[in-house]
Amino acid sequence: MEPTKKGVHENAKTDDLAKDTESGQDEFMTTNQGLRINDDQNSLKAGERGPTLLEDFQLREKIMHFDHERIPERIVHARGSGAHGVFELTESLSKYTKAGFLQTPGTKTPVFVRFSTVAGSRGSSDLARDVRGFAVKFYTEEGNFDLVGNNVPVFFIQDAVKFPDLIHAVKPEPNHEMPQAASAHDTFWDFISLTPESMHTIMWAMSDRAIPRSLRMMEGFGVHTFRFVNENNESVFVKFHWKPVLGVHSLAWDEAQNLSGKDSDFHRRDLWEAIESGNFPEWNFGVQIVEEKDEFKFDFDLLDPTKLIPEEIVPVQIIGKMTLNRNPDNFFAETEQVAFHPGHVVSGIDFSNDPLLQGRLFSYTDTQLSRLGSPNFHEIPINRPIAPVHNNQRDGHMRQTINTGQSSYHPNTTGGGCPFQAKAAEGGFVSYHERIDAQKVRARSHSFFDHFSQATLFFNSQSVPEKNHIINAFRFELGKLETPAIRERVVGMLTRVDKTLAEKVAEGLGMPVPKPAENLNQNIPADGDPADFQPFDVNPELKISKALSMAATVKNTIKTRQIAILAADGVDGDSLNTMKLALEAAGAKTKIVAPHLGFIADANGNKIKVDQSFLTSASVLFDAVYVADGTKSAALLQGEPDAVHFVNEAYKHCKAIAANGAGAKLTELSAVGSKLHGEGNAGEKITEAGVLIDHSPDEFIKAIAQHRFWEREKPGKVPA
Ligand code: HDD
Repeated sequence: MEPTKKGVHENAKTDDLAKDTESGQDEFMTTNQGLRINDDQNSLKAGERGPTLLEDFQLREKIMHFDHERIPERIVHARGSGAHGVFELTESLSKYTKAGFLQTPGTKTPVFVRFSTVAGSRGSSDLARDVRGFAVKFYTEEGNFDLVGNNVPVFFIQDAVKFPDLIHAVKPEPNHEMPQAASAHDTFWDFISLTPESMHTIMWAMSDRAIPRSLRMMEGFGVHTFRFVNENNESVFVKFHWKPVLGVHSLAWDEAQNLSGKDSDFHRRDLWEAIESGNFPEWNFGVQIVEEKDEFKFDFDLLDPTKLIPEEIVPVQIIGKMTLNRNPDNFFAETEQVAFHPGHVVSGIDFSNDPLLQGRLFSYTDTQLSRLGSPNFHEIPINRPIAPVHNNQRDGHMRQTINTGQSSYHPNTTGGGCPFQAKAAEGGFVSYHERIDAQKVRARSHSFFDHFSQATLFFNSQSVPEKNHIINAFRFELGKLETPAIRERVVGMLTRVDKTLAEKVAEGLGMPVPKPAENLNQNIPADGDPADFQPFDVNPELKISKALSMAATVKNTIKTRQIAILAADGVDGDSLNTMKLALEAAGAKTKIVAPHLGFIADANGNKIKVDQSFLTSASVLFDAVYVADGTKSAALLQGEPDAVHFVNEAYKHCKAIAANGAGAKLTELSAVGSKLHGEGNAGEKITEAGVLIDHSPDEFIKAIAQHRFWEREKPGKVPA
């Protein structure tokens, strides 16, 4: 397969992209013109203590380049982390689509994925309560297909024209630029309180989905309804899903806030380290297919991006797996410069008339012009398709391709008519021939006006702890508002989702439950009659969808989980090593946390290397804690307030805690101990959920796999 220029990929079958890398290894340092540099330490001066000379082209080139190193960050999704990988098809979709990469099981397609938060700046914390972006670029042999989705299956608004308003509202307030990467402020909730269509996505954003444990443990969704088109030009509707093999897991809100201080790169680091250590993150790829004839059979509109199709109604068929197996070589060149666009599709994949999707189709090419600065952004290595590119587009800032020949237009004879158009049978993209017979109107379909039923479905589908977390998230967010009227409007709106939810939120805010505003929806045209725009509720058949709760997710593995082993001088080496080896054999990562760095000595005087001191560590960086046996070690740890805090905090965040022998003493000083002593009779085996004193490693492993013991939290209190 041509072309063969450096940096353009020769073999589209490769599961790894060719790269324009440059390491400088074993090479002389040069200027950008290739001149070898003799002195990179000093500028050229008139005398050692004299003024620097204008003639110093070397200095000017270096400083000029430095001065322009930053590019505008993404207007949304500025904070992100990326990785390379491969998508392998396991089930053919040829019945539904002619997309080449979805035909033959076993076909491997290289991918680049970028995960992101939405609201924060490029340097903001990974741990913000926020929807996460989940954007996948498939480098297929027929061109790039970008699935630019999120980790929640619905969106805040129904029409792209409202996107700038939504984003202006959630971004830091324009007068003082606060708060960073947080929705807990007046402008966001002011907008939401006047925009009832946001209520379903708000429920997801206030749930633990918005504080994932790891980017590797999030679901991904294409959100919109797309179309598949097959060889016979028959079309079906499709929704795309990513399901993480490690299950869907989240942090506690208090933990996320602490992590922002302890390690604001927590998610980025977790992804990077997992890939570096060969623990490649994996997702199953699934589709929900709806025949065209069934378009109107649901109690919501398929074109409405604030609605999902419950999996109980249309099951997700798993058709492939994505594995992320290589970290980028250079963050800027790859993760920062990657340009996604929902309009990057291949033949066989097409759009529905979802008005949010339609607006996105304009926005993404447009934004690259201000962000990457040139219509040639597709020539940046990370954006280049592996399919060859031939057309009559020419020139522009930073053009890389050297087009040869006389012609740059079509039709032509000077170039022998080349490049020529492809028939549909040759892979030429033909938009689906959807019949449209309508008036040109600025309007929203009445079928979009059920704003609460799925918000209610989501809330009802949550486990009790998940519901409590949502209640507390609302209390937190609304508790931060300065304008009481906004708070009242939001709580009023919540009464339409669930009465108990509204009551509990109001209780936490110390206010009576208000009535919902008369004209709830303020997103109406100037000439519109407010009465015509008010939301209605349907009474959906489905009252609970298990797939919406994380409680029923994968809980059979501790692979890649981080376990802290607390120890000090005099620790029982056997107790420590038995647990450490068992945890590592089960795929977990262990770190020995001690009062100081360097080494500690076990009871037999053997040296044990310390990974982290209490000063540099924190329980929030771990999934579980083990306190090893050893009388002296336990006594030293008991005298270390940071060690006691470590166990306390792990307990507060409902993590699995194990201790053996004297190690149990540490737990006695903490909340764990007081709780344990309050219950049970002397001599009775302790039964506090997830706290294992003198249990086997196997039992600890099973407990860690449960992720969290939410039943330990007090309703309405920590850790949410
Ligand atoms: Fe968007 C970036 C996801 C609605 C306009 N969006 C962006 C990214 C993701 C999403 C994951 C980051 C891509 C990357 O990592 O580079 N956006 C979504 C989803 C939406 C959505 C799932 C609704 C279902 N977006 C949306 C609308 C508009 C935009 C309605 C505008 C009308 N989005 C943009 C953008 C960004 C972007 C301004 C910023 C940087 C970029 O595109 O490349 O054009």
